Amino acid sequence: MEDAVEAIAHPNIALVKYWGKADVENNIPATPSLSITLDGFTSRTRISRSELPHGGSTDSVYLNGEATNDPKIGAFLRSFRRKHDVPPLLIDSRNNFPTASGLASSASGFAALVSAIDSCCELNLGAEQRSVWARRASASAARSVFGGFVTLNGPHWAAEPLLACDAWPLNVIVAITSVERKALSSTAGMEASRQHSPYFAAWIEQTQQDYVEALAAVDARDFDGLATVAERSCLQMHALMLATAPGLLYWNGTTVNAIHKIRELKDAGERVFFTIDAGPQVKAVCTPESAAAVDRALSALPGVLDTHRLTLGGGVRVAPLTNHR
Ligand code: 2P0
Repeated sequence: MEDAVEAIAHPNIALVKYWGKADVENNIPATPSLSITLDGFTSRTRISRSELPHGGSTDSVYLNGEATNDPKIGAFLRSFRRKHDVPPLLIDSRNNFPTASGLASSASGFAALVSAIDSCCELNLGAEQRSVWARRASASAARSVFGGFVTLNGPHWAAEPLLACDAWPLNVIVAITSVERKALSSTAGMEASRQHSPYFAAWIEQTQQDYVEALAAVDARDFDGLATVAERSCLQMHALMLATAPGLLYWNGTTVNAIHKIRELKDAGERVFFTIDAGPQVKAVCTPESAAAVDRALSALPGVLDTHRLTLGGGVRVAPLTNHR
């Protein structure tokens, strides 16, 4: 076992969204999804063997510097230990971006956690198996194991890299409109939609079609085609959420104003489209040539607290921590 390792992973944003499970127990999504991994935002997870006082035998987990008993992390560690021999660990994970507010912190967090444990315990799991473990913890995390454009599809439900991050160098402007933690987790929200939205069956059917269309657009580097399918997938996911009883509304007023602003920019000739996840932040995907204008316009919008200009990033990477302790 290594003394200590550090894994660095980036969040990803889905252009064809995942919202709803086919199998809750095994965390199998009801639809395929397609995402881009971002550079710039990172989850950095350090792991070493736990040296608790009094010979304790449990893990110590810190998230952004504070001790946590996060049930998802606990459940993941219990299920992982049923298959692999893992000693009590000291886990210290830090995000350089807001946690649990629609910026996919669980995706980068679990991709980093699985990869760090694999390396620290010298399990030699390979990327596909790490992606399967990450998916069991949080399905979007399967995709953050890889960089660039990434798919997550059955029957194996390990993510697969589709296009490297430098093969189609898009930019993403992230407009932060709130740093509050979201009121309802994605896991609970998507289960509510499955059970209590009349649109769920239509969502599943449409997403299968969107996935095929998005694959073709990425293959052809067809920006307008990808824009059309990505905005449709985003708006249909939010329509599904709104139609859930009781309705799930993750947007604030600034989110809506940013959509209008991005449409204005597009009508004025900028190459840009929007996508929004389970939170109020707006992500504007654009060509590098349009990035400055999009960033300027979103920064100037009342209610936008901050913007980040990101590029597409690589998959998770792990290194031993020298000078640990
Ligand atoms: C996605 N989201 O495809 C979609 C779009 C949010 C909106 O995947 O229950 O944290 O842990 O598998 O992966 C967020 O859901 O849910 C998500 P679980 P997860 O990126």
